[in-house]
Amino acid sequence: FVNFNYQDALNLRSQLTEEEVTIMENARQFAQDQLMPGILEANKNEHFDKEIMKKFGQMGFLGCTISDYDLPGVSSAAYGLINREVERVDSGYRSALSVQSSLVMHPIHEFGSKHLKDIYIPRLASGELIGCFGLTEPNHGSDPGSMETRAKKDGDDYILNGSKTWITNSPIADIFVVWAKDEQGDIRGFVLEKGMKGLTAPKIEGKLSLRASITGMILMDNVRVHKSQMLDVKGLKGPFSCLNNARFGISWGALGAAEYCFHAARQYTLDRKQFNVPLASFQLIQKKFADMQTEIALALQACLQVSRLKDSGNLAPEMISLVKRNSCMKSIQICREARDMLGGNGIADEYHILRHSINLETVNTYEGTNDIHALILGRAITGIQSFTRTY
Ligand code: TGC
Ligand code: FAD
Repeated sequence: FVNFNYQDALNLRSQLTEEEVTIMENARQFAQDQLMPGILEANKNEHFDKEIMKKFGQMGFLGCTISDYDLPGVSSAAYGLINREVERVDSGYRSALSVQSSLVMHPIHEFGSKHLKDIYIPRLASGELIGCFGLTEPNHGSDPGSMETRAKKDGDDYILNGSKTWITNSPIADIFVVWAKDEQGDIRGFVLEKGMKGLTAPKIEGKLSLRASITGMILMDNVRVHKSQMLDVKGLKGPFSCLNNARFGISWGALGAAEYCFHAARQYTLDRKQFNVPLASFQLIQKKFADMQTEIALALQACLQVSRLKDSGNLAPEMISLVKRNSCMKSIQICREARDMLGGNGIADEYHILRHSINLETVNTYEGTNDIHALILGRAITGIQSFTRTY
């Protein structure tokens, strides 16, 4: 037998390539050195520092699975491990990484013309440009297929009208990937630029969750855009193919937040004495740790398996629903449990746990809610879709 490593219960490390281990370690050091020191202030002030995106760029994190345009073309597991390390600090920072990489660079790279790729990919990869992704609307969140935003052809241009809401980074974005229905009723993607006439992106104030990430609306009032800014994809599979990548990243990322809370609670209960003994010596506390560790270790294995299937071309989107839903659900539970184990201190920001727990309320909702992913799985299990109802 070998010694049991409580920090890596099922020896995930042994299943990674040398390159993946190096990427994970570098990402951890970067996140702890560069992101962790400022997180309390950023969270308190509801502030996202744009320099963070440039730092992600310098680290080679942005669009890192892409292999042309001088990008590193790392494995899906490596991308997941980066998400995990960044979210160990804050879900809002992982959000910035997800949106830029999976929701902005991916559609431009996958569905954009060479011209669009040439002008946007390098500057998005360096963090010089910040992108956002507009799918959700005030009246259509879980059901984007019913979107009201319209794109009307006018010569070589399209005229866009509509509004998007709850859009990560829209108030600070330079470019906007937005989804709209054309006159044939097909969903099309467009790349808009800040400063276009009729385009505004007001900030949503007063979020109690994901406060280190900036969120806003995208309002389009007769925004004129040349047809060359349109992506070459039709239908919901355009935005959903982006969501596949972002949801995948979240499945790894959420576990980083859970691991932070697990380790913080372990240290706290070893240090804190009640009834003259460390809290960690109580059976109830130990059982909670055993449950947390089990869920984290199993969930990481599931994420790794999905990563390998993704890279070998054997992925079904339902697998992503399974891991996104599982990681979010289990991570929230772990963070809440850890919060309780710190007693009153558990609500103090300096311990970071309640911030993670509250952030995960958003992570559990965006990119498809917990129940929407359950229904995606339910449809695959029974062959019956239960999203729509007539009443
Ligand atoms: P449905 O009939 O299922 O599918 C319509 C078409 O889309 C195709 N498709 C997919 N393609 C690729 N990947 C997937 N995962 C796909 N899922 C579906 C499908 O094959 C079909 O293609 P075609 O050619 O036959 O037309 O569509 P539906 O309207 O019944 O979908 C229902 C449902 C509920 C599953 C779907 O609408 C859904 O997933 N809703 C959740 C919405 C959501 O996730 N929104 C996320 C917004 S973005 C965001 O939250 C960013 S947060 C950013 C951050 O990290 O800060
Ligand atoms: P609704 O769709 O109204 O859902 C409300 C509740 O009803 C949920 O519990 C849901 O599970 C349930 N429900 C809905 N339909 C069904 C059904 N058929 N059966 C059973 N239950 C159902 N969107 C973007 O496009 N881009 C972004 O960058 C982005 N960033 C975000 C950042 C933050 C901080 C937040 C909070 C959201 C963000 N979103 C973004 C939006 C996010 O994707 C949506 O909030 C999410 O998809 C849910 O939509 P909704 O809020 O309209 O809720």
